[in-house]
Amino acid sequence: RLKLSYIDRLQYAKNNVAKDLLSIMAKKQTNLCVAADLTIAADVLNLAEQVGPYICCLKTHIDIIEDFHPNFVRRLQEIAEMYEFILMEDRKFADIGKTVQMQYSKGVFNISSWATLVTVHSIFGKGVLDAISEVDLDRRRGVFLLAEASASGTLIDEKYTGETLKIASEYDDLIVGIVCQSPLFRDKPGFLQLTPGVQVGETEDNLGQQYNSPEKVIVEKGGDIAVVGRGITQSQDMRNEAKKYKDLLWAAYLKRIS
Ligand code: UP6
Repeated sequence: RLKLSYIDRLQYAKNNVAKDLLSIMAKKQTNLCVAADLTIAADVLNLAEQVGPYICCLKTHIDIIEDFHPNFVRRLQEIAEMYEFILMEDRKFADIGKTVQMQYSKGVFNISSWATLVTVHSIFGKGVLDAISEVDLDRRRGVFLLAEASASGTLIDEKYTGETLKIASEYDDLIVGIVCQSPLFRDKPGFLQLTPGVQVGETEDNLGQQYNSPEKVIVEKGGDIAVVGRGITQSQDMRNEAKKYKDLLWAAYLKRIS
């Protein structure tokens, strides 16, 4: 996986969204996912429009939006279509399958109606993935399964990570990739590694987040897609900052596969 180009990995992907994602990455030459962690809907839309040309994916935490309205996600979908990026709701589902199914497809946020990708914890086992599969009957959705966390003091250990990867292989038509911090699953080029905790010039925040540089995340840690939040959202010029991260991350990818 680590030496193959994104386009060469397309043939190994079993999930339709994984194929779309790889095609978008190759076409737009970007492995940047922006974490749109802003709490006002208009600010998220503004961010999406500014960074749209430079990202393959926009990651949301829909439950932090203070003025949520269904029109907001509709607009977000329009922007995603216009600039060709994929929407991922970072819900980190963690409950029994039945509850997750309702959290995924019911309620104010109705996540399954707009989020092409969601994140899921493996802590409750396979039921959660069965639950999401049952909703996604026409196979147009995908899951990133969390196997490692970027937080200092995370309780996840090697065994948990290993078992998570085993579950992922059993659901390779639903799983698009793994959220992790190290080059796991080297022999699975159909899965994408999503790695958060990326910022230039910072090593941590004051609440346990740990950062690595774009180059380190792609070349050493095996990230296929890097998640950048505050590194971009706290900048005066988010468009320009996104372009900078995109260029750094793409250069690191070219270096890795060369
Ligand atoms: N995220 C992490 N670490 C993980 C998993 N997810 O930071 O292990 C998510 C956070 C946030 C984003 O929920 O949305 O990635 C990182 O944002 P930041 O770049 O502003 O720290």
